[in-house]
Amino acid sequence: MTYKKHLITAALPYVNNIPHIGNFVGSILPADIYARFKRAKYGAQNVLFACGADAHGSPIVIQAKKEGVSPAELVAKYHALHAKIFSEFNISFDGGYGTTNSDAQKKLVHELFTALDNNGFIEERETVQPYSVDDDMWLADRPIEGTCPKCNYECARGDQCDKCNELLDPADLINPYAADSGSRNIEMRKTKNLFYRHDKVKDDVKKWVNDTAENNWSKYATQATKKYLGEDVPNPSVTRDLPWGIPVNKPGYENKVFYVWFDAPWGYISISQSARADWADFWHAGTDCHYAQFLGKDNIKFHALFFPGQEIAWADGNFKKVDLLKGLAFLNFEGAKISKSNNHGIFLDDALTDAPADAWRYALIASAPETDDTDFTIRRFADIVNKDLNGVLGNFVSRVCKLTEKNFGLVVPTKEQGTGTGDLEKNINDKLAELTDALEKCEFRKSVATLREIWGAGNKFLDETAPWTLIKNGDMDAAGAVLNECFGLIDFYARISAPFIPTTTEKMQNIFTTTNHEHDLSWPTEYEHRIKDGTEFVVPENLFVRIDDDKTNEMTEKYTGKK
Ligand code: B3M
Ligand code: ZN
Repeated sequence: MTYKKHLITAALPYVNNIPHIGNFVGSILPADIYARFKRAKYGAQNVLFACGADAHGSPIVIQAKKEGVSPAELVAKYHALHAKIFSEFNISFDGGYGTTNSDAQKKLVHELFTALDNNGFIEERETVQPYSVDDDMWLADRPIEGTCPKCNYECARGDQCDKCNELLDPADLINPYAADSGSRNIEMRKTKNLFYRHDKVKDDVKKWVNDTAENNWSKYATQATKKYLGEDVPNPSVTRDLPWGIPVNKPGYENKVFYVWFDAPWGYISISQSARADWADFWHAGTDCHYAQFLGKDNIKFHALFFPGQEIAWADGNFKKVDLLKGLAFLNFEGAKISKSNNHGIFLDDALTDAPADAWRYALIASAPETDDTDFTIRRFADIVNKDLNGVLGNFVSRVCKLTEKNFGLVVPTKEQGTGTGDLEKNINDKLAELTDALEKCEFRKSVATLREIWGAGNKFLDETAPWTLIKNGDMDAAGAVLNECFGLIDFYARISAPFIPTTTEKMQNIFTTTNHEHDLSWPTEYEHRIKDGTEFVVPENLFVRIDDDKTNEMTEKYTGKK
């Protein structure tokens, strides 16, 4: 089934820290590759890629306290930092890097709440909530930690256990303590909170998941969701005793805010509203639009159950539900979990001092944790850069340009009529179909492997036709025809590599200096040789720099902390 419009969202990172390579490859990077592919295939105006800061919730409150600033100041600081980092990695958000800290978001969440309340999906309950007597504060979700009732991990947070990923309620924790002060002087005090009646849409959600997920979502996301569907999911509370967030638009709740998970997913919509005047063409149910979501495995429950459940509950909102949910597992580094406090792992503000964005983009997506947690190492990074990028793609471009310059000057030689290319074209077309299919299905590792094979076909063609031997034997016409074909390949490679390595692609296109050369990067349906005879070119600098053993060791040491 083909669609006219394509909506893409990546999980909104909390703006309380510097993202690391695991965060990056877990949602934003694959979403960007997918968005670039879709723009090339369906036209940029038909694609909306929305993402931005998750500006609310206890993670922000906790970090602001640590840095001695207000939550608003913290959000402003990290939002700017994230925006800068993602732009350095060439992430192509439509309308820039958005935020949930906006009037549009507040308005939308208030409308959502009113609609759900009117439709009978909100329930007020008196509950007991942990209160830290020494700190004189309520401990909503993250500010409280304790032992997980499910797996006995001793440092589970009040909202979720990091070990078994179970969603928790602060009252579930065994031996709770205040995360910040460590105080165990905790009283359970009575307070009122509002709850979202997920039980009322549970069956609708189940039916929708069964109809949608099976053949469309990634296997990983489908499995995780089915597991949740089989469990008794309690109705989540949607209000919190926190000093920062979207105020609750109901009398009696003046001192509370909406729970961040009642707020953040709706950020996809409010960020789209701010990004594009035509946002409704993407977001309204019934439009000819395909919606793909990218997120880490710890976020699947909110995206697969509660967000669509609320969309169903707010029937008049008429919002589109996700068609393809790409849930990714975690990326570890050198055998351990990435951790700022352990100084272990690669953080995005630092990575570009060691290698350019395209090298990271390509090596990370080639290592995407699509089916399970995956270990990334500097050795692996160096191998991928040296073998694939430098050895296969970079080498091909360099060989073609240098050999041509030496023997024909800086113009693309003429292709003799009737010169055959053997199986080259058919091979490439077969692989192109595979690459396109893998990208449509968001099978990223497969797409990278196929792309590399297509690059490799160029080197194989060059080796088999051996234009240097033809030149030696004085057969300049035949040699010129081979090199002419290779220039066609360089241009074609730029087109199909653009979603993965956009800066390098530009360098490849800039090899051709004749102004009438077509620079358009539309996605090809078949191999197309667009370079005309006599096109002028320049020999580019090496596209990639090899990472030698010394550099590999230096980087390994730099990024590996105490485990
Ligand atoms: N901010 C989770 C996180 O950054 C959360 C995702 C929201 S997606 C709507 O880990
Ligand atoms: Zn647990």
